[in-house]
Amino acid sequence: MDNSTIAAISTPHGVGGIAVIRVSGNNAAEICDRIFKGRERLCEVPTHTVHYGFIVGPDGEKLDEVLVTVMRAPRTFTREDVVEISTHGGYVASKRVLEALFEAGAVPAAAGEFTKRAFLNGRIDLTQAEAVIDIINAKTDLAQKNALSQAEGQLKSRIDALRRRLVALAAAMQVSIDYPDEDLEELTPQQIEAQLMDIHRDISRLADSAPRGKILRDGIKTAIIGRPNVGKSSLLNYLAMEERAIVTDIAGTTRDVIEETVDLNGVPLRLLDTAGIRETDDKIELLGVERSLKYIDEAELILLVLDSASGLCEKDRELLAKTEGKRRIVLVNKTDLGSSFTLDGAIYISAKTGEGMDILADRIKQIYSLGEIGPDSITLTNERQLCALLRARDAVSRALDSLGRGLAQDFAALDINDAVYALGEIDGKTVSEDIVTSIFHSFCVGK
Ligand SMILES: Nc1nc2c(ncn2[C@@H]2O[C@H](COP(=O)(O)OP(=O)(O)OP(=O)(O)O)[C@@H](O)[C@H]2O)c(=O)[nH]1
Ligand SMILES: [Mg+2]
Repeated sequence: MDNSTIAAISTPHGVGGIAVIRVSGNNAAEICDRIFKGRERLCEVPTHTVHYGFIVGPDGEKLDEVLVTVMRAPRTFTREDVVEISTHGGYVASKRVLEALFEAGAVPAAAGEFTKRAFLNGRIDLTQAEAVIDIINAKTDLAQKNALSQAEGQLKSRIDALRRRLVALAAAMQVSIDYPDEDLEELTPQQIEAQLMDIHRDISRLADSAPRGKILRDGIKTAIIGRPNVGKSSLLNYLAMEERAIVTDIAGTTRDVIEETVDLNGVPLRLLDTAGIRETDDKIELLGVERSLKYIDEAELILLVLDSASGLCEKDRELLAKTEGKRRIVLVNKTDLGSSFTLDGAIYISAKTGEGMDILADRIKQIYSLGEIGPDSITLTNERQLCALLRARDAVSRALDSLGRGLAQDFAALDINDAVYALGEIDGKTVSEDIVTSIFHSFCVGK
């Protein structure tokens, strides 16, 4: 274990009311005492208390007026002694105090090192550490709520429970392998099989939540497609609640793809407003149209916009056919101007009045099963967790397979061990040093 005492600015760089510098390690209080002038010595104050004073440089010069919070192990984020110094905001004050800390013996914290120490010291598991990044990066309420419940250990306890069941099963099998003649409690092959099938099903359920987790984290990549002037940019602006894209009554206004992340009743969408699709000789517009067509293929969801006032034309029919079979919602816009046609399954909206937007949100929630996200639903939120979970499920399948073929239970027991190992990669019980390092690298310094 690393004995160094680390320090970093934990608040964003830039101008603000205060900045917080976090110091963690065995010597946190001693190091801070070397540069802190207050009524008491930080080494001697009770834990979890706040102290007023000044940070002074080597020549006695006052660097900043501060509040210092002293928190002694183990009731801290890292489970080490932690001191947090609140300095004045802005770049200069916090940077000078940080430099003074380095001169007094602290070393710069690497990206994610505070959280990494919390993990290495057993305060949080890997799923919780990853949830910390997700909380920081959350773009919508729903994503933040989900990350928070993961940070509180919902996923951790689910993985724990699966592991306990597998270990208990392996132990019961071991009894019959090692002491076949003894009268110990034993499971019949049928019982083992039934339990494994239960576990397999529960792992699958958890794995099925992964696409939802990805949506919460990244948003649904949604292309707004349609011929010119139907109101694509108006729709983007309405949902973004700002004049993000230029809107005019001239067909062919949008030439390039405009991207904006919006929160539609809790559904995170990465909206792409595209150029209206039509035949054109304009070189720039043509490039835009090519991009629109490309996004029909690339997007995860297509909002095909039609114009209720101008009626259905040949180009609309072409686009309806082109997007058939893709994840698509047809929107008939400008219903405030009256409606000239009806179309099965289409949602009638107005980008001007906001009519129909709730229905649109509900439809998307339905398509992506987002309605089910409640306070206690658990969602995997990253690829790493999913890969390990699928490896665990494969191992359980192999165990089931060898039991089914009547092979000796030793084989199934080995597969169950593999499954336990794979689960351990999710929460970090059996994870390699490399993986840990790469996970914490994606953090920012100070976290
Ligand atoms: N009344 C009414 N007018 C709308 C509505 N949506 C858009 N418009 C008008 O329709 C015209 C075209 O809107 P845009 O949002 O620029 O259409 P677009 O599909 O982005 O057009 P291009 O960028 O040229 O492809 C503008 O004059 C808008 O004010 C609506 O729901 N109701
Ligand atoms: Mg436009």
